[in-house]
Amino acid sequence: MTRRKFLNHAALGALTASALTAGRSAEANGEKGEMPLIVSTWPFGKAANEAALKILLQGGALLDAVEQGIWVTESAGDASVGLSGSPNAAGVVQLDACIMNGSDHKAGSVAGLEGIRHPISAARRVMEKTRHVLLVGEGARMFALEEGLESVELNSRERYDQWQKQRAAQRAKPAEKKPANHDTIALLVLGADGNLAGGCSTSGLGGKLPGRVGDSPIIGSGLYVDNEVGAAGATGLGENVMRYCASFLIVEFMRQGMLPHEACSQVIRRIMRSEPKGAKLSINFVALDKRGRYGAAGTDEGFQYSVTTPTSSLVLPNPGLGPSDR
Ligand code: SD4
Repeated sequence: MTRRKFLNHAALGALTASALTAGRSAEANGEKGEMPLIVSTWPFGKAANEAALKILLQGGALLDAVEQGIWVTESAGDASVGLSGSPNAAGVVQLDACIMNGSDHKAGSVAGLEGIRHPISAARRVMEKTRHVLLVGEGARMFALEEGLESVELNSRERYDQWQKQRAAQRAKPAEKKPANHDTIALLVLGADGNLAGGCSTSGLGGKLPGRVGDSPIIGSGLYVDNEVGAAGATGLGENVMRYCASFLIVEFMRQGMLPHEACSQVIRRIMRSEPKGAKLSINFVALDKRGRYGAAGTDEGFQYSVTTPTSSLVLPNPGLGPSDR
């Protein structure tokens, strides 16, 4: 199947999939969805969503829900998020993360952060305790240590040996199609009070050049939250996201009246129009709006996303771009 066929086929399949219940039918009808609502990238987002929901149901703050939800993925050790994520070309794990709060439009980010267990917490501290938005590298690390965040010794012999083994395994299957060497959690939360917040965390592209920063910690690229409209987050090849400020654009398309799935699809179409790579961009997005409607779209066949409300917690398939081009 060609990729374009997949995208349209997936869109049709998605309309009939039984998993597409509450929120998406509400989306299709333009109705109000259930709240609180948490939407995140990939199946591993489900456990993060559920942790976030628990905090909200206990009366916790939106930002606590975002931060502690993402902790789950950062600690899980089975994704390219957190310290067990994919090392760069020098064998070092460099982490990127950001957080954004809708009600006051504040944001914080860290990039190229080494040896800190929870980069999302470092990003939150940047937002709440400094007058800056983005700290990088050693400065970010020193700040996180000053803030008392948990650190881990990275350059141990054990970790180096582990990396060498992983590297050998990666070399053995160079033809792998799916970007299995990089996944990111972008997690969006709509509280019962109608406020929005979101976070994003990743170890980025495996084998990246030391110092490379992707879309994930860049506000407007890997994540964007606007309390008036909605929120969007990204996963995939950061270089193809950040050149288009894709999450910002999704929110702006929703502001113009598009539903979340439509907005994600339109941004992908927009990017595809000017990209020689066509559909081989590896860009995937999740979005929700202020009314509790949500959606996603991606160019990776294997992309899935997680949606959690007080009555259900689902992993949904990539619905593709949909048949229409508006
Ligand atoms: C990056 N966007 O660093 C991240 C990686 C990712 O699914 O999301 N992979 O480019």
